[in-house]
This record gives sequence, structure tokens and C-alpha cells, in this order.
Amino acid sequence: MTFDLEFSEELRAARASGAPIVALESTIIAHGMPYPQNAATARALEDIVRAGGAVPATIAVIAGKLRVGLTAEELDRFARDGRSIAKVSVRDLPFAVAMRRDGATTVASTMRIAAMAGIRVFATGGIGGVHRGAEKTFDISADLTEFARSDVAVVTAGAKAILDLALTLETLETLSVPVIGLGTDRFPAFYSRDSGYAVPMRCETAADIASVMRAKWELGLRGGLVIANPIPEESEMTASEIAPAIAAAIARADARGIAGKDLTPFLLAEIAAVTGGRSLAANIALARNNAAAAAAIAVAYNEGSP
Ligand code: PSU
Ligand code: MN
Repeated sequence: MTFDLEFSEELRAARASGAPIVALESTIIAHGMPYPQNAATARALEDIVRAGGAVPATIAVIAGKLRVGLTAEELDRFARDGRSIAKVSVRDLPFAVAMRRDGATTVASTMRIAAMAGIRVFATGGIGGVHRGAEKTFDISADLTEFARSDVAVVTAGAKAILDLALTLETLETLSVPVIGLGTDRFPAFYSRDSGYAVPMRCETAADIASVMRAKWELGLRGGLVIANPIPEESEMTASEIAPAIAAAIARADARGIAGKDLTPFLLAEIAAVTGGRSLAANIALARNNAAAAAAIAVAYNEGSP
């Protein structure tokens, strides 16, 4: 058995020529959005990265192989099969590999595989974090732990609004993870531009973010960076619109005993249903916006690297 990474042809060429690369995850496709919007979004994110001058690397586990770059057919299959494909975080990687399963990778496992592949920039929608009520449930996303381990900058619309964002920010501080607002002083809340909490640092340009990334790793500080990129204004949802939908979704999850890795996909789907798809449109808009910013950061990081 070998556990080598498997690169697509496009990625092999990109690596050979030293082109900038942006990692993309597959849980957002299989578990984060319904079909067919997830298929269209997966394709759009790749196209946006290409338009920004970088090469997209959608990451997944297929028949136990750690795959970097999927074919159009594979991308569409992950979208169509959706939640019947296992959500694979770092905990789940050994089982998926040994048992030759398919797996949709989360932010945590995508970061890990990207780091193995030498990819330094990754675009997601919104990272996982500390769930509300975590003092009772202990539900803290492995995404946070991974930021302490994998050397990858993750472009994210803050963290998901379903979370306790104050505790999420505290945990990132404890883990010594830089949280950089891209053109903002405020930590975004996924569907909206301002969580009510400040970011500890702010950069205006992709070039400045690339400099911070280089400084971190040249200092020998291992781990990732959170690049907090607010949803575009025109797609933002107001707190009065989104807060009741989140509260209702959390109440339903509690009533049904939904926990563990099923919780985040359940909440996102419930909120989309309650808002009549408004939250889905916002999620797509912020993910697209993150892909564009990630491409710019990957290009800037490449230019400054020897
Ligand atoms: N961003 C989105 N939609 C998603 C996710 C991110 O816009 O569905 C996924 C990511 O894969 C992230 C996961 O790692 O949600 C968080 O899951 P959990 O809370 O179980 O760690
Ligand atoms: Mn969890």
C-alpha cells in the first residue's frame, strides 16, 4: 500500500512550472449545498481561481487515494451524491484511505493534504469553530486544531454564523493563529460582514498578506493563517434576517439530537430552507469572493518567493 498524493494532469503541469495554486475543499460541495447549486458552485470556484491567474486544486479522497485536482466528472459525482459521500476530517482520513473509501474533505483535512502537496493557499466558504453550547457538548471543529499544524493560509468569510464567534476567536488566539481582516477591522460572520468582534490585524492587499505568510513561516512558526474576507455587501444578509433562522435551526437540531459531524450540514440546510434559499445565495457569493481573493494571494505569494 502506498499513500502518495495523486495529482491531476492540470496540477502536475502547474507544479512543474511553479504556477500559483489554490486548494479548494470538497465538503462544501457534498455536504454544504444542495444539488445542482453545489455542482455549479464547484465549477465556478475553479473558474474564478483560473481567471485570477492561479490553478485550482479541489481536494478529495477517492477510493482511498488522496486526490489533488479532480476531473469534471468526479466533481459532478461528488455534487450529485452529496451527503451519501462520507464527510472526512483528519480523524477520518486513516479509515478512508485504508478501506479505500470516497471522502469529502473538510477544511481540516483539506489543509492537511494541501500542506502535504506544498500548497500554501486555500479558499473555503467559512471555517468551522466553537459551536454555541460547546461548554456542554464539547463540539469544537477540528478545523481550529488544524490551524495549529498545517502551513496553509485559508481565505474564509470569517467563521460560520451558527458558531460562537467570540469563543472561536479566543481559541484561534490560544492556538497562536494570525487572523487577518482583508480590508476590514471586523471579523465577518459568514452571511454578514460584521460579527460584532474585531480582527486582531488588518491588511489591505494580497501582497501584504503574502508578506505576513512568509514572515510567519520564515520565523519557524508552524501552522495556518485565517484570512477573513467579508461577504460582498450586495449579497450580505442582515442580522435581523439571519438570527431567527439560526436560532430555529439550532433548536431543531437540539430537538432531533443532531450532533457530531452531522451538525454543521444540518444547520446550513435548515437555514437555507427557513430563508427560502437566501442563505444559500449568500453562501455561494461569499465562496466565490473567497476564491478570487485566494487566487490573488497565491499569485502574490508566488511572486515574492524565490
Ligand atoms: N464552508 C461552507 N460550507 C461548508 C463548509 C465550509 O461555506 O459546508 C464545511 C467545511 O468543510 C468545514 C466544515 O470544515 O463545514 C465544518 O464542519 P464541522 O463544524 O463539523 O467541523
Ligand atoms: Mn463538530
